[in-house]
Amino acid sequence: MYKLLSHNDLDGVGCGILAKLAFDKQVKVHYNSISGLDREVEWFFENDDKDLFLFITDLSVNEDNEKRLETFYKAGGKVQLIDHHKTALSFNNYEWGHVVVEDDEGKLTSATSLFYHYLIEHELLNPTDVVTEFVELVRQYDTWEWEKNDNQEARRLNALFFLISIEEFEEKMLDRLQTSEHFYFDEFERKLLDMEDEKIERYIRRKRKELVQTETGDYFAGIVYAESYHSELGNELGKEYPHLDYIAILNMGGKRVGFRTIHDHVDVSEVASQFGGGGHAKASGCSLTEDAYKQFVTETFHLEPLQQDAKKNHYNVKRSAFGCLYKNRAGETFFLYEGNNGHWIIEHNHKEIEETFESFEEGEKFIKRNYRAPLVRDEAFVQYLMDRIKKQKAQ
Ligand SMILES: [Mn+2]
Repeated sequence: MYKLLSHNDLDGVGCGILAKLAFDKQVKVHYNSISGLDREVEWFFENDDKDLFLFITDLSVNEDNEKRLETFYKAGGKVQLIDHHKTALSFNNYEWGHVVVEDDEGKLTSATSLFYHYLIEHELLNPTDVVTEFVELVRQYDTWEWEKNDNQEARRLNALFFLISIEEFEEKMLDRLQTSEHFYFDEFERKLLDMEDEKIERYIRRKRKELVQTETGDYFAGIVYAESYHSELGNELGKEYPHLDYIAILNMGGKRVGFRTIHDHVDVSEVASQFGGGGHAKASGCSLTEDAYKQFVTETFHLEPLQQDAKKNHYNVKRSAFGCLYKNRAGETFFLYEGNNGHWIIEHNHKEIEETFESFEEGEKFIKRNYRAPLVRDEAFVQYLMDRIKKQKAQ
């Protein structure tokens, strides 16, 4: 008999699915949160039959359990820990530990991909195309490689995982991996996933209209209130407003702030660490401390949302050879165009400003950061150009 303790995310459940493929009714699988695993391991030592072969995947144990497992192993117990997190590398010091972050070809691993190789190597599972494809989708999702590869199937596999219960997901996947040649989503799942995608799109469209802009420290940040879809929001809002260094997403119910950036010059783990949080360069978070509350809520709550650029233009478009026009709520106009020397020039209320810009992006950044002006609609742009020509003729 086998027992598998794994993480309760897609990668962790991927391991459970593989275990059931390999061992069928001979395995008991339990999924845990990061903090819940140690209790499960203690339970194993207190209650379970010690002839069980214990697998721990996608998670690692605390120091007490580390010692217990080593004693257990030394006394002839069967245990194998398989993980891919950098923080778990020290478990390689044990014969029962197998932690790999990057494989021989330099590809990032996931617990599911490591466990798959383990099962094949030990001749506990025969590799098939469909399982290999499933394992690769899980790996790409878990390592965020899907984003770089725009692997929508991997993203949708994770979306499906959250739309249905873990039991239902396991059952569906097990059946598919045993009966079909290649991985696929069935018609019902595709419909469900399409609906979910549309729902996210509508949510983001709404949130786009609520974003306020603020200057904090060295950075310009966009602030929005949202409980869900943080990655999608951070990505979309970042692209919509590239003049902002990062997006702060406030989850008031959870009393948390998420930080996301699409830029390489910003490390949002540093921003989060100023408030006692942490994370990665492109995605991080912290608790809504008193300081964070003051900076992101109190000081910005009264601000009006940023106005969006006109979307359906044919003429007043960014980087146009005819220039493009911005106008803010106060009625100030900004005409941005490329001068003869390749520099970009701004006319603020019809008067050329002294500063010039190396690129269109720099010019737009200046306008949006200092004056919060969006791109106007075509009609207003054409009117502006006509007035401009009249004025030039009159001079
Ligand atoms: Mn994982």
